[in-house]
Amino acid sequence: DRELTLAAVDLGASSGRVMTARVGPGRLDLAEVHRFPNRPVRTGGTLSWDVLALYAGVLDGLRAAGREAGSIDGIGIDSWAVDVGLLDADGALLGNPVHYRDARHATAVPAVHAVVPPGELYRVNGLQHLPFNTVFQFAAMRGTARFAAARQALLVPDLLAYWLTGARVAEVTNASTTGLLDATTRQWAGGLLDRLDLPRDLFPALVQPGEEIGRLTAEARAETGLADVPVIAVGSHDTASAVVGVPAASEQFAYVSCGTWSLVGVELAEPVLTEAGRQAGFTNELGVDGTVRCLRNVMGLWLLQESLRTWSAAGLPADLAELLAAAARVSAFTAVVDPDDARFLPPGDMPARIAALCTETGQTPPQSQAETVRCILDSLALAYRRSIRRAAELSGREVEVVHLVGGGARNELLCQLTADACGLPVIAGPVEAAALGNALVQARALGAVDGGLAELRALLRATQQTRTYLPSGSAQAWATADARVFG
Ligand code: ADP
Ligand code: LRH
Repeated sequence: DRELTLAAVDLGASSGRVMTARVGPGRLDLAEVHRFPNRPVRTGGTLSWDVLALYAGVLDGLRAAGREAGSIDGIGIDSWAVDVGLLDADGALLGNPVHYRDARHATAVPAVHAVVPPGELYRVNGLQHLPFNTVFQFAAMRGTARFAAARQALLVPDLLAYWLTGARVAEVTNASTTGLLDATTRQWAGGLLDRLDLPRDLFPALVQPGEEIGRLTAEARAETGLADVPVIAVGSHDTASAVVGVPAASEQFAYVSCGTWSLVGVELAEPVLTEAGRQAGFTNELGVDGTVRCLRNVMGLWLLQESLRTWSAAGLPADLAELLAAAARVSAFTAVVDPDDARFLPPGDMPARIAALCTETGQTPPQSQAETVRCILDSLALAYRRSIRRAAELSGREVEVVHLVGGGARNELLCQLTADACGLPVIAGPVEAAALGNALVQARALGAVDGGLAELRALLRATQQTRTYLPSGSAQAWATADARVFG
């Protein structure tokens, strides 16, 4: 039996972390070695990621991992999707990757749809229309000096892997979020690239999770104190890794990958590219081992994070645990909104936007911070209910249990409301599903464990803590709220 120590780098929209995992048959121990904030920066009217600060956090984390574990056998990187760094002809980064919440992307949507109508785009790429999908970001960049100088585009995890190894690749699960990958052939959609006038060589060769991307360069070895360690492609889209990290016991499950976003759906063998899927706002992103993640992006805990940020800036109480306890005492359905209203996407005063939407929909807006928090959680649970039902209808997949993973699994009120809204048991945890999925794919590639997703999940079930919430309360109340909000 071979046990390995793997470093899993997981960059979320709210924080980055480097974890070590000790993995072997019957063993999966995860430890956090470094966590650092991920704080976007606005300059000259553009919202960007501070990607060098993130890379510095990764290097610090890898150094700490090596120090704590003695030695590291592999490194895997996952992060949020869609955003890219552009490289010039020398391979140098052309400015910071623009944040998906930057307002500019949406302005380019009509230009893309004029060339490839939305229905046709969906039949090729299978993606939910989100105004920040990379395909729209490229259209927004057109005409800029940066774009003119660009010779290659790397998604964020691929950019970090390039700096660590010198190799330029496009890991396929994350590539599937760009809108430029063909959901059926699982290759770059050459025809789409040509029609949108995007040079084909902007996009590097695809790699699959489990392939070696390269080994640490001399520079990266010096920066981290590590040896000649391989960087292994994992599900580099954080949601792909999180779905690997769902401890499901059968195929009859839905998941809520619950962090800044809530990604709500089912795991399938083939994409659902029907007009009904498009109308329902469903996406078909690629998963590990050739699976498809048929899901909807629900605005997620962003609503809560931005509310806390707004309150804290105004000098109001902003302790999450206290606000959640207060929200649990507020009665249900005081006010409910569609959390996916496009106005919630950009940073800014979230409580005010929620109140405005309540007024617009003929409801009394929340009268306290606790009522605002309760409105957010009721509204999220309602959106999960709706998305899980739609996913089951669209795919024909029976759903018997909901797995809720990510930071939101720590939110007991949200977990219980999700069980109540869906009328299904919710199994909450692991919190660090993405890092676990990342480490498991590396472990398998390097020979520490075998099998498919079912075997990897059996190892999760045997080693990771979860908590089960059973549905309670009135199912009718949720059905009524659903009809009220979504009509
Ligand atoms: P991301 O990967 O998008 O950065 P995470 O999966 O780390 O997000 O989840 C972050 C969210 O988890 C926070 O916004 C917060 O709402 C929730 N969370 C984290 N810790 C707790 C906690 N102790 N209690 C309740 N919620 C929590
Ligand atoms: C979650 C996530 C999600 C994407 C969004 C941009 O972190 O990767 O799956 O849609 O960020």
